[in-house]
Amino acid sequence: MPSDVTVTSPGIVVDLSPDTGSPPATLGGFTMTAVPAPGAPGCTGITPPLPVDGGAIGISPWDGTSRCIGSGWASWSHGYSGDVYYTGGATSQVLTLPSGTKAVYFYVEPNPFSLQDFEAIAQPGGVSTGTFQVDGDGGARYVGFYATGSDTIQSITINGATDFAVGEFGWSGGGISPNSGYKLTLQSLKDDIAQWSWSHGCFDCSGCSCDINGDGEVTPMDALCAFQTYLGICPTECGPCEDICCDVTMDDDCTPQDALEIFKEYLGLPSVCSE
Ligand SMILES: [Ca+2]
Ligand SMILES: [Ca+2]
Repeated sequence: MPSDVTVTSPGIVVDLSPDTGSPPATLGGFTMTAVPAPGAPGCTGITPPLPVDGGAIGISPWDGTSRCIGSGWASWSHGYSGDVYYTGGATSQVLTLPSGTKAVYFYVEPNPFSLQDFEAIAQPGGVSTGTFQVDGDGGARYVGFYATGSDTIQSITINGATDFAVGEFGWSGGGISPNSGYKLTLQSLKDDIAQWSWSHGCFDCSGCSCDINGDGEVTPMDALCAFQTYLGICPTECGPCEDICCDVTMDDDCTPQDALEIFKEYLGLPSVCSE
């Protein structure tokens, strides 16, 4: 077995010490935020890329199917019942991290109900966990990396002896508080909507604006507020739930799909927001 905490250079540190236990609130001194949303119920249906403050965590490959524990994936550990992302048969998966990533953790579990070997390698620098074993029978295991000094983590490659799933992410961008604002804006979108009229977050009430909080930019905050409205986390970061116009897909329901469409718009992907 490897030692629980391995200090490596340049400036990225491995921490496997929580093992199959619940994720600690901090990693390497960084306060971690659960992804996709703090305080979310077990199964959100949110799919990659997973929104974080200032960007998103990409997961590739995954099988494109929303899976949660007990619904598409049999077991995990320490009572977690949320979303997981299956490789779809592949034995390697790459996590792409947004710029400024200071710390990230996730859990991994093999598809077979047996002990399997894994290794996770962070870039830059090829910082490896070394080989560790994970039990597919309820033994999903914590894998954490954090950066020191001015270094950041760009990506993590997970190699398994078999196919596997990852899930239960936590992320930190360092000293940026979750609600301090976002660096990226969609200039083209702002131009597109510059001539539109406003009415309590709706554009002429023919569907809801993806700019949920009406600050003129579509950011992960807007997606979060749509998601919080769906979850009944009231008031949302953007105000009282009853004031949130959330149904951007215009299907008369506020669901994770609405939050996802907003997030896709933020990422510059095709979405109902830009139709
Ligand atoms: Ca906004
Ligand atoms: Ca909807």
